[in-house]
Amino acid sequence: MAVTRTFSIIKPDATRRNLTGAVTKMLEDAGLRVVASKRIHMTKEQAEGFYAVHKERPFFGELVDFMISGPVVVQVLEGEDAVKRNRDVMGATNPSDAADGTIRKTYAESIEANSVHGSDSDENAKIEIDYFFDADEIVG
Ligand code: RTP
Ligand code: MG
Repeated sequence: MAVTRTFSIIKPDATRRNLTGAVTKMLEDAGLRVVASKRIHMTKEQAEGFYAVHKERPFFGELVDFMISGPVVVQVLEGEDAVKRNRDVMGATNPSDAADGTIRKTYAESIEANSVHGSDSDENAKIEIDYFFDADEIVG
């Protein structure tokens, strides 16, 4: 299996509860390495751009408001089959559907305040990494 990269966000519900370390530990325990990380407070424009694929969905406005409600930690994760590995440890979007031992089952508050984001394909991972990081901020 190839070593690849994915993009992760520790969302405002998790930073608010001081879970940055706990969530990162679950990512690391799943075999992912944090090769870039920064804490930011997204602007509305940044969040709208990031979630542009969801702009026609009924929850878009609320999602953007949630994502700018507090700081987030954006990360680049590296590991074997990183996109799938990360999605597996994140668990289902709705925490009530997420498997035991996943980040969302353990920490998420709701389908919206679900603690983490993870890219859903290698192609989107590259786009999302480039959206938040310059090449020299990533140290593999
Ligand atoms: P993500 O993109 O954050 O990794 O999550 P995902 O693929 O599991 O979920 P997606 O369908 O891409 O939705 C993006 C985020 O929008 C919020 N959401 N709210 N109120 C709702 O019904 C609803 N559905 C989705 C969640 O924060 C979800 O992670
Ligand atoms: Mg998604």
